[in-house]
Amino acid sequence: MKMSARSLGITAIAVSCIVGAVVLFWALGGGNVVHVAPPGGPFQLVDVDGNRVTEADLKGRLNLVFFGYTHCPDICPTALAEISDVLDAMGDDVDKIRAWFISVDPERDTAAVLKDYLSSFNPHLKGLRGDEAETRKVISAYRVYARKVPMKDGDYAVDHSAMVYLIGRDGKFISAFNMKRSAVEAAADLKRRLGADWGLVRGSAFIGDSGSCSHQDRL
Ligand SMILES: [Cu+2]
Repeated sequence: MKMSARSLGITAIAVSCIVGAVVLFWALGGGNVVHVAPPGGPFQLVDVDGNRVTEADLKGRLNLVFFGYTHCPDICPTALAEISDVLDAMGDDVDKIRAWFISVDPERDTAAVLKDYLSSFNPHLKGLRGDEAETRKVISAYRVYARKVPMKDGDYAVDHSAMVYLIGRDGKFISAFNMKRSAVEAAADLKRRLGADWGLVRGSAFIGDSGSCSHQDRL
């Protein structure tokens, strides 16, 4: 009995040492993500009218950025409709906001296709595309997951992450923008940020509000 109680004690000390070491490692930043650069960075794309758009064009307004493609059967149309509703709910402040839809499928999303597709959404939602290299660059800068998935009929879908990025008036990443609330609530959040000049306040961590679209069951 005595030995067993002693072994238990030794085990308890050993466990608490391990826990302590892990906590210390964490506290010293060993498991921390603070050193990871936030999403975003330089890019060179074109809008649906052929105007060149770079990261400099994000400055001066709050920006919502979403990556997707026009052949997307579900997630993209839903997300774009929601973003459009938020823009509608901004009222007079809508000019201080810009939303960007960046195509992850430039092969099929020509300027004309993008223009036509976006014509049914709020006009403050701007379509952007690039050639393959430029698209790869912006996808990588924003750490977007996008992968072509061949389909039986020879066509393809694109699996991609579906986060809405909130970019500040200084052109830098703030946080993932929470779309899991009403358009009025989301617009109120943006207005608060505009009012308090929170457009320049950074989020403390990159918390992905991301989902992903699987398009293998494409319409
Ligand atoms: Cu999609």
